[in-house]
Amino acid sequence: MRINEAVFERSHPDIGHCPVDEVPEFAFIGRSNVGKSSLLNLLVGQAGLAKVSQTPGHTRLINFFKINRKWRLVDLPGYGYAKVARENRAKFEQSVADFLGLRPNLVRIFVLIDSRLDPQVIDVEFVSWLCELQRPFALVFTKADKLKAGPLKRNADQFLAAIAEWCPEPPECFFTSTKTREGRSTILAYISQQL
Ligand SMILES: Nc1nc2c(ncn2[C@@H]2O[C@H](COP(=O)(O)OP(=O)(O)OP(=O)(O)O)[C@@H](O)[C@H]2O)c(=O)[nH]1
Ligand SMILES: [Mg+2]
Repeated sequence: MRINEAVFERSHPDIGHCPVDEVPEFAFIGRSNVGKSSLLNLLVGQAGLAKVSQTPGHTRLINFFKINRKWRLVDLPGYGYAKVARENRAKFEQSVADFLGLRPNLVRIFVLIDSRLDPQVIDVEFVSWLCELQRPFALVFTKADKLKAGPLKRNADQFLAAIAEWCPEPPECFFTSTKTREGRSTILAYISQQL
């Protein structure tokens, strides 16, 4: 799929403020700093469209990007960032949970996992929650440039084993790198199939 146009539409604090329409949406979720905003930029081919930061907890709102005037990518705040004030944190975690659980036009949720790490409890819990809700999701193992093929596959296999109890059908998996552009065309083809 070619991306002819990618524009930032708006940020919204919660699902109640999001536009009500039937535009198909694909959202990025995962731990703070896992590379959600970077992946969005990689897919659309614009380095600065979604704000990237070395400081975790950067993305705070539900950010909508309209692609080719037909569908949306949604950049969400990360989970698991301890330094955000507790009250605020509860608020945006609830807004993310509402969005992922209730948004009717959400076609697919991409759950981003840091490919360098062993399965993390917070990621396993998050994915088991999505499985329980029966929301459609795929896994994206990010920062694949940081590991060799062997350890990369081992970490992904371990993650799939850790979620198997809740997700009897293994989800679709992708590997991405903003450095080598790995995964870009595969994910765009996958999105294209579902439009
Ligand atoms: N080496 C490498 N670094 C990456 C990759 N993707 C993201 N990063 C780096 O990881 C850091 C966090 O990236 P972001 O895209 O801001 O992460 P995020 O998940 O949107 O973070 P929050 O908005 O804070 O939840 C930045 O320093 C990126 O440059 C990748 O594929 N490879
Ligand atoms: Mg971000």
